[in-house]
Amino acid sequence: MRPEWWSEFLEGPGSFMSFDSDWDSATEVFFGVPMDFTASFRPGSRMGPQRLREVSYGIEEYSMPLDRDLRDIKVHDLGDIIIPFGNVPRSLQQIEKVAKAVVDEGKRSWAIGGEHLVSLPLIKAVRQRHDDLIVLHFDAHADLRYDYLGERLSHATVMRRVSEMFHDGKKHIYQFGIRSGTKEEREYAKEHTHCFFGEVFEPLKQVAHEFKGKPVYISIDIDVVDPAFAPGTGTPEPGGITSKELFQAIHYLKDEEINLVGFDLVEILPHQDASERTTILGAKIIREALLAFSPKKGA
Ligand SMILES: [Mn+2]
Repeated sequence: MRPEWWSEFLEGPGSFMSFDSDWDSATEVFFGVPMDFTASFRPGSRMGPQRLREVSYGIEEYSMPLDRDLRDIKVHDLGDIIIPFGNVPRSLQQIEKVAKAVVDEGKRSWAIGGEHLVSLPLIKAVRQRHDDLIVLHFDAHADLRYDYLGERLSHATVMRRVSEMFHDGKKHIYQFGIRSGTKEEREYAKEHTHCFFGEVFEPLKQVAHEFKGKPVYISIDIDVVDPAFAPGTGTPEPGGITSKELFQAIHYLKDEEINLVGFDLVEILPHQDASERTTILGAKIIREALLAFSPKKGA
């Protein structure tokens, strides 16, 4: 515990946006997942969580469009999960254990990658409690390959593995902004997901009524945003949405009062982000989502 006068004179480094709620009272739990070793093109997203914490000091705790303040919600920053580098199955086990411990306490997990494969154990942990889980996947890439170079566990296969968690014949995954993949992925998407090519906000408005009242998990790959706005990522894909459109989508989901049960943001690559615009965008996405979907203190 820090002395009482600490926050008057000091701040971080340490936690994202100086989150200071303790574990017991927090309803929201933030943690980093520094794993990037199945990245198919540029690695380095393991450095994402720490850099996001550092740049988070530069953005406001108050959101003008939402008229809400981070000081009004209870968030605890757990730190980063220890990843046994190079061992994919064991890394995923570690991530699932942490995510499960968070949701078993009735708290919500806010995970920062890392590569996109980390979403698999994160979603699995939430799925154990919600049969009717809806996954909203924002990404440039479909991530629906059966395998990548023979590996079934890859950041290029993550939504395929997530779709295989469900056996009720229903489509649980909604994909937005998708503009890259194989013909096979397109065929698979037709049968197994709601896949919207290139666009985010317009299709989201069309389908939002379908997941009203249901538990919703949001997974955002930063590369859904155009490389002009988010160049610091492992597999940049031109032709994406603006950063503003992504915020519009988050604000729209707030207005729809979705029941968010988990969130992740992945694939930010600080060392390819010379201007830091990608990392700053990432920090702001987390702030807006936290403020949009979290209960106020005392509520
Ligand atoms: Mn992607």
